[in-house]
Amino acid sequence: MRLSKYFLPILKENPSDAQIVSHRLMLRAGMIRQAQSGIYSWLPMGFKVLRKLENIVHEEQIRAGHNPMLMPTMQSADLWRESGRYEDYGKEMLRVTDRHGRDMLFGPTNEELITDIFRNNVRSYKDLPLTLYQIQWKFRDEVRPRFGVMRGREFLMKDGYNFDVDKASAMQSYNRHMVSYLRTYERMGMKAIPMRADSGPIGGEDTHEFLVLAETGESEVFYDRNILDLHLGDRIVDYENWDECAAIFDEWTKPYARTDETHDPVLFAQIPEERQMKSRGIEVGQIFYFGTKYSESMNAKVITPENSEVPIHMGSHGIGVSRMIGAIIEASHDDNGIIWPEAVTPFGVGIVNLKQGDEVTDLACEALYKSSTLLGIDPLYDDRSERAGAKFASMDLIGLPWRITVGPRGLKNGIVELTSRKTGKSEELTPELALEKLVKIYADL
Ligand code: P5A
Repeated sequence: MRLSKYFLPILKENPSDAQIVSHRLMLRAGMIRQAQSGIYSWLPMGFKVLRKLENIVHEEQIRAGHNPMLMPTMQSADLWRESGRYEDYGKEMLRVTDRHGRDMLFGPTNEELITDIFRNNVRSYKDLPLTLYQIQWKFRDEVRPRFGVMRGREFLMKDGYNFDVDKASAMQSYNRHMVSYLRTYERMGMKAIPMRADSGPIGGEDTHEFLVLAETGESEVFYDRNILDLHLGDRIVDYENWDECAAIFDEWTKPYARTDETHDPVLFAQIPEERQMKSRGIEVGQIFYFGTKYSESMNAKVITPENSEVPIHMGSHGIGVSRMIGAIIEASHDDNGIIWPEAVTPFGVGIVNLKQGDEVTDLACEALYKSSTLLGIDPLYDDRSERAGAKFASMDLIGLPWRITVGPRGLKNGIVELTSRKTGKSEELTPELALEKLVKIYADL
């Protein structure tokens, strides 16, 4: 993409209405614009990052054996009356009436709708276990929408639902989700810690939240320092293997890690003092096992091998996809702007032309732009006639992990400069070597 043709409305000044750094940077870097309180338009660069996160989520869900699908945002109130949540959900639910006087709502979550789909289409234990998921917009009329996409009213969520014949199988689904979520966050370049939590309006007793540590997080968290040393890394997981998933689950849930809702000061005090950590965190996901809560009230049953009818065991599992972008920026930025992890960066490299209009420099930039595009590095070429300082400031603000700077002086010796956004370190290389290096970096992800 050429910057001269890209819609990237960068703001020079800090927007006064943004209280936290991720909100400020998303506005300044032209990623989002507020449409109404807690409701945002995703401009091209924000949308590009959102799509990247969605792709990672899809890849990891499909790897875990889950089925992608899409449900509508508008739901019928009658289904929610069946589960009893139409009244319980309160003012957070946006309710509307259609022209025929039917009560509808903008889905804040989809347990009822998916249970309805299940009960109308599945009869036998032979079709289980089954996990269906979607990535879809949700609406929650939050009392205090704030911090930009972090606590929005309209937000993008991955929501998945497992259907199992009994509790043991449902716990395997729970563990499998835990593992697939750990992988998903790691692939996004993030450390998200699973913490025992409270289930709120979704229900059930087994629930874990995934938290990214950040001073601006809304939850207070307590954890054993040892949990920070855990990594899944390149480990290949066999999701069909119950023992393997359970072992990973145990490994990650053994160290103490709880949110303020479930914090137990006595248990916490048993951890050696130097490992007792207290901080704040952003909740980027949550998994639930709630057994037969919805299947009983909505009559979703299957026939067992013994020929009896039993209500199915269910859980639901969510990732805050749009919130995740705020969390990534909170965890990865400096005074000059965003620092994207390579896995989710909107563009792989920024090409800065130091002397637009100089024939040799323009030609070299064009060549770099073409070859990096062909190599799949997805460059953003700053071909505007701005001063070098302004171009560097824009690149730092939007936070691409790599920058290639091309100027007449370097070109005399056949070199360009490759700079890391994270370390600020630069190397002088031939254009070919710079590209080779980037190809390797992105291939290794
Ligand atoms: C699990 C999937 C559920 O709704 N039902 C379907 C279950 N869980 S949850 O914890 O309530 O939400 C899942 C994740 O969505 C994000 N989230 C939000 N993101 C932005 N703005 C909001 N107002 C908001 N509310 C929830 C969180 O990341 C949460 O973990």
